[in-house]
Amino acid sequence: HYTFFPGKPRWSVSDSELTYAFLPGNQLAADVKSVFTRAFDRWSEVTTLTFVETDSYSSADIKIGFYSGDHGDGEPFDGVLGTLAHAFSPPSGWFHLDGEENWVTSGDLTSSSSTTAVDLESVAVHEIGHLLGLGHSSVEEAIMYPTITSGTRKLELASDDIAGIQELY
Ligand code: TQI
Ligand code: ZN
Ligand code: ZN
Repeated sequence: HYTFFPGKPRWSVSDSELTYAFLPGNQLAADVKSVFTRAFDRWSEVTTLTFVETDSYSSADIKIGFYSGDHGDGEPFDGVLGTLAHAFSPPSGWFHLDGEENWVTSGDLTSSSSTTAVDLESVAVHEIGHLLGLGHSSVEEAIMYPTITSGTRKLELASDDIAGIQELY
């Protein structure tokens, strides 16, 4: 079953259009950006929320960045595997990814992929759930279930994820 953060924080309804921006200085390939677009779309399909990319990092609601090691928020990244990414509850909007992971964007996680390969879109869908106010779920099929089998993708929202997010938006 889905959970929320303590106090059930959410983005206010007047913010039903949320903007997001990528950390200036992270040079991201077009395919990386399109992974985030697809991940946001999965949540906007089942809510009243829309997500719009902006070039203004300072004014964006959601700030996405790749960082390595200690990056100043008290939750340092740990290199390959371990913590992959973290996102903070609303209305913080911080979405940080471990720049040292072996991120895969193409969708072809195969047996020839490195054993350390991590599917970026699967992680993005999960972290966006946190950004919007969902905690972890006890339902194994849910995107918000707190483990993912390495070398696999998990992209589809489960009915549990949808019920949770629709309680907020
Ligand atoms: N990052 C953890 C996560 O996003 C960070 C975390 C732990 C957390 N407890 C939390 C965030 C409570 C918010 C609230 O769950 S992670 C997975 C999964 C991670 C883990 O790097 O371990 C995914 C990132 F679910 F597979 F375990 C993405 Cl999909
Ligand atoms: Zn961080
Ligand atoms: Zn999580």
